[in-house]
Amino acid sequence: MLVQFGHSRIELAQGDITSQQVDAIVNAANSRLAGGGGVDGAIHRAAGPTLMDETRTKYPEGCSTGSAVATSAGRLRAKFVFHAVGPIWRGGVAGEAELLSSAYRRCLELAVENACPSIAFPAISTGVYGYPMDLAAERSLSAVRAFLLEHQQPELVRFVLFDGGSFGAFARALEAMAE
Ligand code: AR6
Repeated sequence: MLVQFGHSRIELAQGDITSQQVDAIVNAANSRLAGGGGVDGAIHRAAGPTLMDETRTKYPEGCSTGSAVATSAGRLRAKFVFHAVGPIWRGGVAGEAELLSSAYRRCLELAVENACPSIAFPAISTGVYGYPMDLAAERSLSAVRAFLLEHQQPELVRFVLFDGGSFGAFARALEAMAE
């Protein structure tokens, strides 16, 4: 599924983010940048140990929730990995929505700063961090759409959803947005 917003487009795909051929792949990291399961584990395994070495050296303090930092991408078919830290879901009363938007925005800023025309996102915070999928889909897509309409770049933002349930949630939210 593909929707054009100004000069840019949002695409939805189902699969494994580590096999994407884009300029930047976004990792759903934790604030210590310590590695973990889910997308984080898959990205570190596919990229190889240089990814953790570089992350530790460049960002010993980690990264705050709602923000993101950039490294190179090791063996992945991308130039960069942007390590984004989404919020842990606490019932929706702890500023989760704004923190989720700002994690996406920071990654898109990093894409522009690093001259990346294409970027792939997982559904940040919807795994271990427990953000409800439908709410995350709506929030994530509207944060990206707002950025694209304002900045007209990057050219391509692809959400790579791991299973049918998350793909369906994002497809419904994107369809509603395109109407
Ligand atoms: N490709 C695309 N999506 C994936 C993949 C993959 N290879 N693997 C899982 N997903 P999560 P979070 C989906 O838990 O909720 C880690 O331990 C998954 O189905 O990876 O932001 C970190 O170190 C879900 O929809 O990230 C942190 O401690 C989505 O990606 C913590 O988890 C995000 O799930 C971050 O939790």
